[in-house]
Formats: sequence, C-alpha cells, structure tokens
Amino acid sequence: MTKGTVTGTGRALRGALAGLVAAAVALGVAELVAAITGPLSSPVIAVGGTAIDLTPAPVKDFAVAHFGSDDKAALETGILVLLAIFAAVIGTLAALWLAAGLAGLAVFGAIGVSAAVTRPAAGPAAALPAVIGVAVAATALTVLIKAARGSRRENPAGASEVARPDRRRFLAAAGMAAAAAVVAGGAGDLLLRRFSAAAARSQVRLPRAAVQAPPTPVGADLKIPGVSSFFTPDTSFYRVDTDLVVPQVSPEQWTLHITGMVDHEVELTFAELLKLPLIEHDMTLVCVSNEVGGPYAGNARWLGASLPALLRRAGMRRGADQVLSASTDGMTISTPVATIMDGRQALIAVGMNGQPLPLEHGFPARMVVPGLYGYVSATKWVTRLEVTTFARQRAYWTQRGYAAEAPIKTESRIDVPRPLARFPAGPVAVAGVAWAPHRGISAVEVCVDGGPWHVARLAAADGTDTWRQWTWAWSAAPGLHTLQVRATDGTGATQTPQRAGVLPNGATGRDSVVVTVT
Ligand SMILES: Nc1nc2c(c(=O)[nH]1)N[C@H]1C(S)=C(S)[C@@H](COP(=O)(O)O)O[C@H]1N2
Ligand SMILES: [Mo]
Repeated sequence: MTKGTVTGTGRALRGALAGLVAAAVALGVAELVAAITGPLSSPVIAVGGTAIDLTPAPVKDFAVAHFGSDDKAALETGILVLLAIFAAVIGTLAALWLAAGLAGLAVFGAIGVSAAVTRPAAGPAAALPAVIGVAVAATALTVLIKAARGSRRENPAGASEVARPDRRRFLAAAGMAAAAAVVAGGAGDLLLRRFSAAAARSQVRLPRAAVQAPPTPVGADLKIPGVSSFFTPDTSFYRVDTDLVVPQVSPEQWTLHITGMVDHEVELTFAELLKLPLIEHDMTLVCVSNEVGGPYAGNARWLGASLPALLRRAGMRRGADQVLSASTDGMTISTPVATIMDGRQALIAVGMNGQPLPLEHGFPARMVVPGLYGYVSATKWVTRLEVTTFARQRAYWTQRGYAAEAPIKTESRIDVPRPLARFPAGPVAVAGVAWAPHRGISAVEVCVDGGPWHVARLAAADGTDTWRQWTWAWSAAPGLHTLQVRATDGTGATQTPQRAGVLPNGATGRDSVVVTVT
C-alpha cells in the first residue's frame, strides 16, 4: 500500500466521521429548537410522518403485520440509518470539496423543512428546527473538515510543509461537537415534555354515566389462561394510527366543531361535552389491518356523549350521507350517516374502561361506532365533524385504496393452544374469542384435521357489540394436528373459508393452529 492511499483512506474516514457528527449536531440542535416550536416540527418526526402518508397501503399493512405496534420504531430506525449513510457520504464529499459537502447538507435540510411545513397543523415556525439545525451543522462540518485537513505550517526557512492532518485536534473537535449534539438533544427532549397532556389528563374527573352499561353478565369471561380477557386493559389495547409522536391535546384548548350540511354549526368545549348526558357502552374495536388470527382487536367499556344527538342538535340537513371526522393529526375518517343514526350507540367518547381516554387512544375525545372498522369510525383526538356526502369528500384511507364503507367482518380466533404448541395426549381446552360487532356471535365451531365441526361452548353475551369468548373440550390423541375455527354471526351467516387480504375492506378466511400431541 502506498502512503498516498493510506492518507486518502484516512481523509475519507475523517470526512465520514465529520459528516456523522455534523448530522448528530443537526438533529440535536433541531430537537432543542423543536422544544420551542413543538414536537411535530422535529425533522425526523416530520420526515417519518410524511413517509407514513406517502406509504402505499400494502406496504403499510406489511409493516403493521410484521412489526406490529413496533412499526413506528422500525420506521424511525430506518430513517436514522438512511440519514447516517447520507451523512457519511456528505462528510466524505466535504473532505474532498467542502462546498459540495455543504450543498449536500443543504439538501438534507431542505427535506427536513419541506416535511415539517407540510405536516397537518404546521405553521411557518415548523421550518425552524431543520433550518437552525442545518445551519449549526454546516458550521460544525466546516470546522471539522478544516481540522481534518490540518494546517500548513511554515518552517523556519519560510517554505511551507505539506499539509499534515492533526488527528488529535480533529478527534477533539469531533468529540466536542458530538457531546454538544447529545446535550442539545437531551435538553430538547426534556423541554419537549412540557407539551405532554398527561398532567391535564390526570386532572380530569369523569362524571357518572346518565345511561349506565348493564352489568356484565357473569360468565362473559371464562378466565381460561391464555385467552384474551373479556375487557382488554388499556395498557394492552392495540394501538393503530399514523402518528410517530402521540398527539398531545389539551382539554382546555380542545373543542369539537360540527359543520358542513347543518342548519347551525355547533362548537363544544370539553367542559360542555362532560355536561351532556353520558352513555356507557361496551364495544369491541377492530382494525381493518388485522389479519385472520391477528391481534388488532380489543374490547372496552366506553363512556361518551351520543353522536346522533349532537348531529340532531346541529340540524343535519337531508341529503347528507357522510360524517367526515378530522383530528389534530390530520387524519380524516368517513362514517355513513345511516349507520350513525340507525339506533346503535355511536359516541363521542371521553372514557375507556372507567378512566379518561389514554393519550394514545385519543385523549380528550374520540369517536366510536359499534360494528365499523376503526378507520371508518374511531377517530382519535377528534376535533371536527363535517356533515357531507361520499360523492364530495373522501377520507384518508379511502384515498389510499380502502373501501369507503367497512362493517367489521365476522371473525374467530384460536388463542389457546398456541401455534406449534406441544402437549401430552388427553383433554385440552381449545379456546379463543369471536366477534361480529353489532350482529353478535351465535355459534362457534372447531374442527380437527378437516374432520366434522364441533360446537364450542360460548361465554355469556354482553350485548351484540362485543366479542365473545368460546371454548371446546378436545380429547387430543398423539400426532400432529390442525385445529380450525369458524363463527356464525347473529344473522345466521357463517364466516367464509375464502381467504382475502386486508385490502380493501378486511381479511377473511379461517384461523388455524398446528399442534403436536405427544
Ligand atoms: N386521529 C386518528 N384516529 C384514528 C387513527 C389515526 O391514525 N389517527 N387510526 C384509526 C384506526 S385505523 C384504528 S383501527 C383505530 C385504532 O384505535 P386504537 O389505537 O385506540 O386501538 O383508530 C382509528 N382512529
Ligand atoms: Mo385500523
């Protein structure tokens, strides 16, 4: 190896390191500035949010199916990895030609700025974190590259020596810049906590329901180990939304605005909402992205104001067939007027399982409508209801290929035994949950190895809007076995064996598990 290549490699490496440190400075400073301008203006969050909105529905479904509730962590990691590669390239380039490196940094800043200012509810100040972050990073990059190049020293005879990189000076500068990035980022994170709505939530006292839910029937929960509990605790309730950071909505500032095809617009504060007669209702919420056998379903006791009553109060006009609800995060959700008004308990909910809504489930208020998938009914952090028509307006997921109308399909899931379980021959409880919200479940059957269908025992029904646990006692003989389940809803329709993916209106097919009996 010649000395030239060693120096060249060393220079490239120092350049790459300078680029990485400059990127860290950009992010750290941006985080600190975002502590003033708001969490959504942080460039990684803004770029991530834009990426989510631009992601085609099948890729989103892949992410939900494979990363589950970690899909957001996976996206953020992906963005940071891409950013690191980009930063190393910019730094290497800067080591050769500083202006080109700085231009690269400007491109990276421009991506951050354009993502931040185009996010829903972003003001012009949203550009500041990326702009200031990149400006400081440009200074850091210039200093580091100069340090990496070293200085030409004049020797006593007056002839200049060849530029000699001063490795110690470079590493010291890089270390200092990296430390400053960490301090700025850490301080930004701490300061960003002031945006949290957690303290406001802890102050909320929910009033007693004017219409209480009937007592949950004894035996609604069979308490079989491994089977989803009848009520899903808030902490394990699935979460699906497009938000990288949970929207923080202050109940003092929150209002619900009812507009569009109405005789008189209504604007309601949170205090006014709590004064309305509140209804308590048990219902199971399901995500359209739930694959057969998947986890994106949960059951809760909701507390909220009657949505039909609010629409009547606004004087909904004839000819309207859609309520387009919108949230602080830019989500829009379309729900058929006919469904909302047909007598089911459609609510503007403020409580979930006896507590104010958790922040990630829509605090201070969200919509819930029994029987419809979440993306057409369950607007979290809802602030606006526009009475309109399907002909005129399309909602977020409808624009991305999902169906405009989407009642929840009848499904049943085997919770135990687990897939690929091994256990000794003898009596075994096969059990799980089945749902057909608003139609109810009338039967669940299990079959072993494609044989006859056996009727399972159903847990007591808590209305028709909730799921039902079921169990079947199997005398398991040794061997490899496939268990399958199917449910029949309250209208007498049995779940189709036909497999379909989640697009455009929910998956179909039967859940099955393969087990080994020894
Ligand atoms: N504001 C907002 N509301 C939203 C969403 C969202 O992305 N943003 N996702 C919807 C979808 S697809 C589902 S399935 C439910 C999930 O509600 P959960 O997270 O409380 O379980 O919220 C719905 N409401
Ligand atoms: Mo969903």
